[in-house]
Amino acid sequence: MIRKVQSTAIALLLATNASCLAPSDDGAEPAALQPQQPAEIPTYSYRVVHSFPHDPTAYTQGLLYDNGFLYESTGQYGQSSLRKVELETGTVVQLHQLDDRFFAEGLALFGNRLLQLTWRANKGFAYRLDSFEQLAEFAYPTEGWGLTYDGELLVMSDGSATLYFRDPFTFAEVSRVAVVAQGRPVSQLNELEWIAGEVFANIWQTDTIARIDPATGQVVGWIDLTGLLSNADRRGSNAEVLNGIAYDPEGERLFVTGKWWPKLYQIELVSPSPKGTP
Ligand SMILES: [Ca+2]
Repeated sequence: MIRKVQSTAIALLLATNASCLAPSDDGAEPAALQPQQPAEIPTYSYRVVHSFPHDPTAYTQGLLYDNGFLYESTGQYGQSSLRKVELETGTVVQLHQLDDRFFAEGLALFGNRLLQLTWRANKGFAYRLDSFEQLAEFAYPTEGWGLTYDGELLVMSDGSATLYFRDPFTFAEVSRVAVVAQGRPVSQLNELEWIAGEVFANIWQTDTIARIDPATGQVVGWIDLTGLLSNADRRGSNAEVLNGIAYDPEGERLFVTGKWWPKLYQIELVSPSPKGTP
């Protein structure tokens, strides 16, 4: 039985990697392809590079960076919005409020369009990046949680352990992948960000971000952001859970915040290995 599972795994490896060695004639797997115990997943910590003000009434559900500004989607019925935010001051420089029926969620940038999900209305909205003029609506069958764009397809989460890849023009599902860590499903995938070939995902109700290989769904790293929002900053605010990841690819700057957090942080990841590179 175990042998059979191993053979299946080998077949999958061969099918997905054209350069793999073929099994030898006697059926024995080449040594390099022997299945191994799942590797331990590294846990990264962080260093704060800068902290910036963040609107403590913004229930952050979607966050992205473009051309010097943050774009943010905020949730809650009656308070849901799309906003353009000045990074350094946290000042909202452009605002679109959604109808009270909608609880806004994930946000992605595709070309000159902002695409915004809603939680349970099975409906999303496309806006012009510059004017926030609403251009279109689109539908999907699941809840809407996180959204990002990988340069070709949209990547969407719905609170489960599945990531959906969707056509950015039609929003039709192209494919999906199950997210796993050492063989176990990782659910509660929330706000997303495409960063250098990986999907970063907030895990809802935790201080953890998962780094996910989008081709396999494997979690290749955890980021532990425990303590990022200090007790002093938390005091007197309604600050809720960590949520919101944005990336500036040109400056290689990683930004994170949370729901109703008074601060937004630029952070650097710190390798778990004491001998690791900085
Ligand atoms: Ca994001």
